[in-house]
Amino acid sequence: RAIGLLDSGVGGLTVAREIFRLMPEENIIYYGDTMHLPYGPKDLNLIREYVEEIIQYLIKNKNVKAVVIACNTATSAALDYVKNKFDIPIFGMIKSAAARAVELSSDQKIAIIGTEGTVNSESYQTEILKINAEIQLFAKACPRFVDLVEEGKFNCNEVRKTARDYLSPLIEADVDSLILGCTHFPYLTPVLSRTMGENVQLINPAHEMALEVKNTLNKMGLIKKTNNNSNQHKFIVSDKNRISKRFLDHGRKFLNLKE
Ligand code: DGN
Repeated sequence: RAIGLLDSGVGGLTVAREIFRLMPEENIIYYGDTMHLPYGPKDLNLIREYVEEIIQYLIKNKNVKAVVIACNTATSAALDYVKNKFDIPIFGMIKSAAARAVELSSDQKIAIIGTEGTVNSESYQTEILKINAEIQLFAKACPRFVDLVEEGKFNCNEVRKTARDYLSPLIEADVDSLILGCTHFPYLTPVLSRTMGENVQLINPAHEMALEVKNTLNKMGLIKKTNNNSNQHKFIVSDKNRISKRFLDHGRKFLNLKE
């Protein structure tokens, strides 16, 4: 049985990549809800409905053994709601990354970037302050990054200028860490890290998420034991016309997929 992943578009592929790295023997079924892209500015109740429907589909039609909500906005909107509704493990993006950020922060000044939905839900802020109420937090919604990534633009003048505009208040605040609180953002890592400067560490929540998935599935005896090199990953999108050719080319390279 495969692990199901879902995102509004292609962002969750950055999470898929971490899962491939850590659990190369596993198969994934990726669901990109391109019909409803972007999730970022939408009402969280509506996103919760989309997420519930996709999880139902992945369980009923694809018999997945676990679901990873590979989208911070969808995690903020729906994880608590769906977690206990299904009898397979459901993972979200935020909690483990928040804990890791607190652990790694040197000056207790952490910045979070994400969609409007994630930033306004304060899901990262709440998790971080639960662990350490002294941490100073700075959050910035960067919705334009999602469009740029979906257009396959990862490192051009437009991306660099957008990054400078969005990130300058965080640089001025002298933060020590930056949480990439949107699964689209790791594609922009080279630009983001150059813009923030070498003293700021970037945290990709997908690393922590993949570790959590591996540990939990291991404990539950749900890990695939053998790797016969015959992985069969599947990629589904809810609207085929809303996925750019340019992205597909980049995405394949990013994931090291042949086709
Ligand atoms: N990739 C999604 C996230 O992590 O929040 C959001 C993308 C979007 O739909 N705007």
